[in-house]
Amino acid sequence: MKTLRLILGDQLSASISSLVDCDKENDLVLICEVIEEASYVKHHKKKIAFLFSAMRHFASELIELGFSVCYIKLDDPSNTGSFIGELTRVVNNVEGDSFSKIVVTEPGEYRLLNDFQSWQKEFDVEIEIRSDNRFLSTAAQFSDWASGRKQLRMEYFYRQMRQDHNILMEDDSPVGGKWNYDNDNRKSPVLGLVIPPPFRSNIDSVTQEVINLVSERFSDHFGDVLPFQFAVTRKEALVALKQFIDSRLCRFGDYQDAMIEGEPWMYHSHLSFYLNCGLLLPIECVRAAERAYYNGDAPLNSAEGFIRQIVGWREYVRGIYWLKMPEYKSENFFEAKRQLPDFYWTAETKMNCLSQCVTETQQNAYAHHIQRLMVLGNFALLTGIEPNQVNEWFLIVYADAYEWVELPNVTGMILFADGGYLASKPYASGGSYINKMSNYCKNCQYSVTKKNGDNACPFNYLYWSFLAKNRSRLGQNHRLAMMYGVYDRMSDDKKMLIERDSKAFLEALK
Ligand code: FAD
Ligand code: DLZ
Ligand code: SF4
Repeated sequence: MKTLRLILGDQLSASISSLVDCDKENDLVLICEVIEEASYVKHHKKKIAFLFSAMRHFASELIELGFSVCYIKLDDPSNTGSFIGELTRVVNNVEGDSFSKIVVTEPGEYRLLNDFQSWQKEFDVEIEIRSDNRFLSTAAQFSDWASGRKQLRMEYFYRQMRQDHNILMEDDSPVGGKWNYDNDNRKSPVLGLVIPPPFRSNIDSVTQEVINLVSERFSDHFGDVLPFQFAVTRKEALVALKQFIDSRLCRFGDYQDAMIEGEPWMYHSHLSFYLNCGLLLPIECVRAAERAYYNGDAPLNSAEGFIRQIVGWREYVRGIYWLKMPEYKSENFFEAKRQLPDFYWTAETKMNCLSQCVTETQQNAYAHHIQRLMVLGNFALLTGIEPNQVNEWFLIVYADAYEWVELPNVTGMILFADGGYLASKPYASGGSYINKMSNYCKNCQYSVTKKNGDNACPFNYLYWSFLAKNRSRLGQNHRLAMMYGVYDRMSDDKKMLIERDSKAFLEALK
């Protein structure tokens, strides 16, 4: 009796559920680079290079651990280009006893789960889809927590997770007396901050081969493959984690929302790539931050803030994804229809904040949270870009993007396209917030202090125009009552200028 075990590109953990009972003598592990996955959206070049290199290294590690591995490279002439094609090839070509079962851990995207569920009719052998054991909560636990609640809020889910997993707890109370130290975490960037460099790997022969492949086969995809500096093995990812804990966690909280021109990495962890493809496990990152706090190496606002992102936001958005799919993908609360402007691909815009964030995305396949939320996302919300196009862009351009995490962040968090299921109000803002949290406005052709007229910051009038236009949808939201009050006290002339400038800006937007 032997089992075929399929491992996907974002399942690179030796402890994953599909491998737990692997019989190394008999079973075969299949890992394959398939064009269907590399091109169902035109992923950033660096994202493909990162995953292929990490997949190849992971296969070698499994072989060293005594597993039998069949690794299919993208340019293998027999490669059929799809998971089902590769499974069929292996099942049909097996020497000796045939497989009695195919085992796979559930994928991170609904479209693939649908495919997996349909495979049974293609094969005579049983296909077992196991739940993903790398998260702290399961889809079923999240659904239980959510059931009967009128509104879901991350904060309450997060508290539950802290208690369930005994994270930063003193008996039944949160360490320090508060669950959340976010109010301490909005410091503006100050001059002279010395930001430690991010983790940089050396390009070995495996990564070099993959870089060559990507440069040749995916030359029309967005983004730069070089310089390449991501960790591609678990060992390297653990070094990246240690480097973050030792050198950046202490200021993570203070400068979590800060943006500085030419400083794409700030005090963030840059661990999402590794967490999402399995090189790191969430609980080990959480425990490392918790230890740093107890050892006196990181303040509570930083450790708690970092831990909240992982056990709170990350688990919460995944819960929402599986609870609300497939309908979640077609949500469009504001009936937004606008085409994605070209500058999301070219960075060619006079708006310096957007130009900086797109350029860094092009170079690094990374932007930190507040760039994604308050610059790139805020613009998409205020200008009414069609949600599917925004979702596709975010899925393409970031090396940490898989639909389970990208879609709720885009549809729920930035676009409020779910009407307030994930967030209690739209994360909309004018230019003053970007100016407070960054130095982008200093080098911008627009003036952030000007509210109307030719060189006024477009975020300023677009913000009010967005609120005015969507009053029927947002007017009852008590968290926006103050802003609607401010709008109502504006003179008719002022309101007319807002509409005039917004109309002219949107008509010129290509
Ligand atoms: P840090 O700031 O160091 O945070 C630590 C960890 O917390 C991250 O590595 C990540 O695993 C987790 N985390 C933080 N915020 C979130 C969140 N909102 N949702 C889920 N996990 C979170 N994250 C992705 O992993 N993949 C995506 O495709 C993705 N798309 C996003 C799209 C938009 C529009 C927005 C606003 C956010 C998105 N995020 C996504 C969340 C967040 O921006 C990234 O996780 C973060 O920027 C990754 O960088 P980091 O590892 O340096 O994070
Ligand atoms: C993103 C990606 C890419 C680019 N290529 C592959 C691949 O060739 N083989 C593979 O197994 N996985 C790949 N992936 C990751 C999958 O798209 C990912 O497993 C699904 O989106 C589910 O999260
Ligand atoms: Fe962005 Fe406006 Fe500041 Fe320019 S002035 S950088 S457009 S917020």
